[in-house]
Formats: sequence, structure tokens, C-alpha cells
Amino acid sequence: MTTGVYTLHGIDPSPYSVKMRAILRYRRLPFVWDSVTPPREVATGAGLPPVIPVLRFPDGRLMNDSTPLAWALEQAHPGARSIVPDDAGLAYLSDLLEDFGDEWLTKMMFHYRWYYPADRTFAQLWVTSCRNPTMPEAERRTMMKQFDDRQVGRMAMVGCTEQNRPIIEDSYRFVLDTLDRHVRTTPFLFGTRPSLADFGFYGQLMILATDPTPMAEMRARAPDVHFWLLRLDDASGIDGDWLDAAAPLPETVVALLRHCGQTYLPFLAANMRAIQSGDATVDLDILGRPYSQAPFRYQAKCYDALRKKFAALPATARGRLDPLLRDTGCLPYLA
Ligand SMILES: N[C@@H](CCC(=O)N[C@@H](CS)C(=O)NCC(=O)O)C(=O)O
Repeated sequence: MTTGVYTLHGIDPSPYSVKMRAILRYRRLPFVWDSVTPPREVATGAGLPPVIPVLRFPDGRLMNDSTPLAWALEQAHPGARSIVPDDAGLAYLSDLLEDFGDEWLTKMMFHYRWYYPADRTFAQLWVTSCRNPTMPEAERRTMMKQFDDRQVGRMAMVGCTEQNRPIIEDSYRFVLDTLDRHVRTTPFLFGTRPSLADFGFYGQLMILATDPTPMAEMRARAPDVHFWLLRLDDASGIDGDWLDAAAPLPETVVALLRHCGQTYLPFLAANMRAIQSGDATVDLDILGRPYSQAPFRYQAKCYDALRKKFAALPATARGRLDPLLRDTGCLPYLA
């Protein structure tokens, strides 16, 4: 343990780990990146849920879950280099798109990684090598197989099935095309400085930019997304401004919101209904095709948080947001 600075316990192939690392770098908070101590053991040893990354605060406190962590950093270091737009309406859109990044783009990350043979092998090697890059070959092969079995066994649980594959892949291509257009006109989603939403996208897309199959797709159709990811990876030198909240949003952000209203939000609503009525599956049509998966409790919490935040917005922010969210098909899911 290093005292006086933050320590981020995570690994390079973990989307939420690299998301937090990029946030700490942009925010210019001194930290140690500890990818040596097994991060899951740091979490469980502290009685935290077994997910990574884990952040150790300078006072010794340990916490995980990247969204509450980003907010804890906002509280501890308000003002300069905040990743929450000043305007309450833009801040809400940033929360919404961060959640879309964390919880919907992650389906793409998980699907490509554990569906295609080349990606599976690459991910097994990457994760195993993080544990110990010089592990003897026989041990490495055993660990790779164990990790593969575990992750492939989880695919259906997170909706990565053959049935859902075209929806997930179409959605990946839509996000690539739209974001590629966006970053060639506006450096980040809400201005010339990055928001929480940018970092939510960054975490998943950075992995998709590295695993072989989605990497090839990204480089071929959206090379500027790749360059954007590299800029955001260490944005400590970037100083910028938020968009003018009174001006119309870039058409690309509107398109992303519309896509969220066609994919993630209907999924969240159906997931909530399935949990409330005790159904075994969440079934709905997404992008004109049937989508199905088991209900997911964590995402019911995400949905509840999005709706509560929306209800708590000041009337002035609602006055500007409601027409936009109505037009993009998001409003019925949030209000
Ligand atoms: N909502 C959490 C999700 C973190 C998460 O799911 N992390 C993955 C690795 S990227 C994990 O630890 N999964 C459980 C496991 O692999 O045992 C966050 O934003 O930090």
C-alpha cells in the first residue's frame, strides 16, 4: 500500500478499471496503478462486492463500482476538472449516456470477447498474463481454460446469446459510426472537455479497440474513435469547456440518445417489469428483432437511479430536456 495518494487496483483487460484510470488521469489526481496485487482479492478482503476495480483513497478507505467512485471523487475534489457538466440538464444526459456505456456497451464488449474464437484466446492470454506474465506454460493453459469456462458460462446471463447477437453487433456499428462523426466535429460528448459519459464509453470501447474482431471493425469503419480513445486514455493535458446548454445539441448526441431510447431504455424497463413480476426472462423487441435474457438485478438498480435523478431535476432543466427526450423516445422510460 502507498500512503498519501490514491491506489487503483485493476487490470488492463478490465473495462471499468481502465475507465477509472482515465478519470484519475484526466482529473490530475496522483495515484498508483496496482495491477500486481490480485484486485478481486483486494475487494473481497475488504468485504466489498467481488468486482473490479477497487480504489483505495488516501485515507485508506476502499471502495468499488466505478459510477459511485467517480461521484466520490467529485465530492472530494469539486470544481476544477470535474467530469460533471455545470448545467443540470447536460449533467443528466451525461449520467444517462454513462449508464448506456457501462451497461449496454458492455454487452458488446462481452459478446465479441467470448463469442469469436480469436477473441476468446486473446482475452484468456491477456487476463492470465496479467496474473503472472512468466507463469509456466502448463499452469497458464489450465488458468486460461478455467477463465474461458467461467466467462462463457456467464454469456447468457448478460444477454450475449446467438439470438441477441445481430442486435448487439448492429448496435456496436451504430455507436461506432455515430461517435466517429461526433469526434470529428466536437472533441468530447458534451464539449471540449470530457464528461462522465465519455469515460463510460471509453471503458468498454477501449477493450473493443484491443480485442481482435471488434478492433478490426473499429479501425476499418471508425478510425477516429480509436484516436479519440487514445486521447482520452490520458487526457491530463486537456483543458476545455462545456457545450452551451441553451444551444441545440450536436446531431450525433441526439442520435445516440435516440439509439438509447430504442435499445437500452426499453431493455431497462422490460428488465424492471420482469423482476417485479418474478418472470424468468426479459423479452422484448429491440431494433426490430426479438431480444431475450434473464433479468439482471444490478441493472434494475441503475434504472431506478436514472428515474430518481430525473424526477429530482429542477424545472428549468426539465423545460429544456423534456422536448429533447420526448423527440428521441427516451422520455416515456424516464418519467
Ligand atoms: N458496475 C461496476 C462493474 C464492475 C465489473 O463488473 N467489473 C468486472 C470486471 S471488468 C468484474 O469484476 N466482474 C466480476 C468478475 O470478473 O468476477 C463498475 O462500474 O465498476
